[in-house]
Amino acid sequence: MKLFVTPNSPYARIARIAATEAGLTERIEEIRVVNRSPDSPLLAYSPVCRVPTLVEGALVLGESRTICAYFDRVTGQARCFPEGRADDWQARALEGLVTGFLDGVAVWNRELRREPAARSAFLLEVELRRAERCLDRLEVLCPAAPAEWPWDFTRIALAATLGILDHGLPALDWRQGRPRLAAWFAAASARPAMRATAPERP
Ligand SMILES: N[C@@H](CCC(=O)N[C@@H](CS)C(=O)NCC(=O)O)C(=O)O
Repeated sequence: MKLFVTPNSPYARIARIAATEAGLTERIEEIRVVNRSPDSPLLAYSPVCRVPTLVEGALVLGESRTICAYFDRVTGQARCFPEGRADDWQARALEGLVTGFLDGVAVWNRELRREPAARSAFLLEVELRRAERCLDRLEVLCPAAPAEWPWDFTRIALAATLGILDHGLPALDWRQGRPRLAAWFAAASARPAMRATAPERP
């Protein structure tokens, strides 16, 4: 399998963490690309050309969630999507909260990478408020004991999102007033798969 990634994409990190946790790294060739490059080798496989993209033979899978589901299928182990998840609507609601949070943070982070004069102050404000609301809700939902949350797609996506906050938006002191989430993220960050996929300093 080929897995197209960039080192700092939180979406690609979800797939990289899931692959590591599933013990699939030996079977995966990780290929680093540069987003939006006209020479990207990923263009040979995907017109969408986003990371992560997983290629296995004629199968070209985009979307971190789909790729994680594929890893569950390949290994025969329901790590990312535990049995019964499809009908567990509270769990699916939490997944939606986390992926919405991630999407907002990704927009915010992308906007901040633009030249200062080109940034939209409106967009930055909207995404700051969205992130703060999501963080506050997640603090309420987070268990006091970090181990009570399973390490599934939702939590992997949450860890990747908090990781990109630390990496790309360090001015936001998101841990302040959110001790449960901070403790959960500290525990999650100690996992070998998290350490192996940490965003790189520019
Ligand atoms: N919903 C997708 C989002 C993937 C995505 O937006 N990836 C970004 C990197 S963080 C990307 O490849 N951007 C390149 C582009 O937009 O051309 C997923 O879950 O995988």
